[in-house]
Amino acid sequence: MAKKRVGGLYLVLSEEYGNGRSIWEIACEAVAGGIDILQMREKGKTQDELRCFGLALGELCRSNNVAFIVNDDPNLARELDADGVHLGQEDLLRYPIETVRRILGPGKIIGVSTHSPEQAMLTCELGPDYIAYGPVFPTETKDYSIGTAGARAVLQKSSCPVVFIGGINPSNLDELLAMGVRTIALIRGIMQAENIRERTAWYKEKLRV
Ligand code: TZP
Ligand code: MG
Repeated sequence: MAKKRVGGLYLVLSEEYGNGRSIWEIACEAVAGGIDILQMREKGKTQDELRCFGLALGELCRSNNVAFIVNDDPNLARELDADGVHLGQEDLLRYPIETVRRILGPGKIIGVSTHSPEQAMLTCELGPDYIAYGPVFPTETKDYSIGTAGARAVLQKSSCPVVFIGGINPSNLDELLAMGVRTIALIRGIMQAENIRERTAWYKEKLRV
């Protein structure tokens, strides 16, 4: 199967930020609202729970043409036949990009988190399919943020697609759009919306600018 394009609206699913709502329903609503990419990022689940949830999510994504990305674990991504894997900088020490490509096989997506303009440029040179850059705004999910000052340069100079992440919500999105950002990833900005389907569709419409 051809590699899916990385772009548009990216939801990072983490049950701990779902305010007690069903993570499965959140995923289904986001898909119904037009999400482009879904990442399973569940830090508190056992391997068996991840397998079980991942199988269901993978099927949901496949039947709706949504890219399905697994966090942290290239072997699980392969087992689930996910579209790709997302790695942190620390994961790269254990799993260099070439190793991950070998594990996943051809046509799969590898994304890597970056946290400064310098790290973003250097990481792109390693050959991932995208980098995530952030947290650009303050967020409860991280204890620091890197701001938007370097974001335009990262967007213009990076040699791979950039996904902006961290504290993005309806009130700060325009600042990123004005810089030309068209690919964003969110946790709470979607998962904690009252109406997830509508909020997802709203972001999609904004990104179409
Ligand atoms: N990486 C950088 S910021 C972040 C991750 C996983 C969390 C984003 O969460 P939120 O709720 O969209 O700020
Ligand atoms: Mg990780």
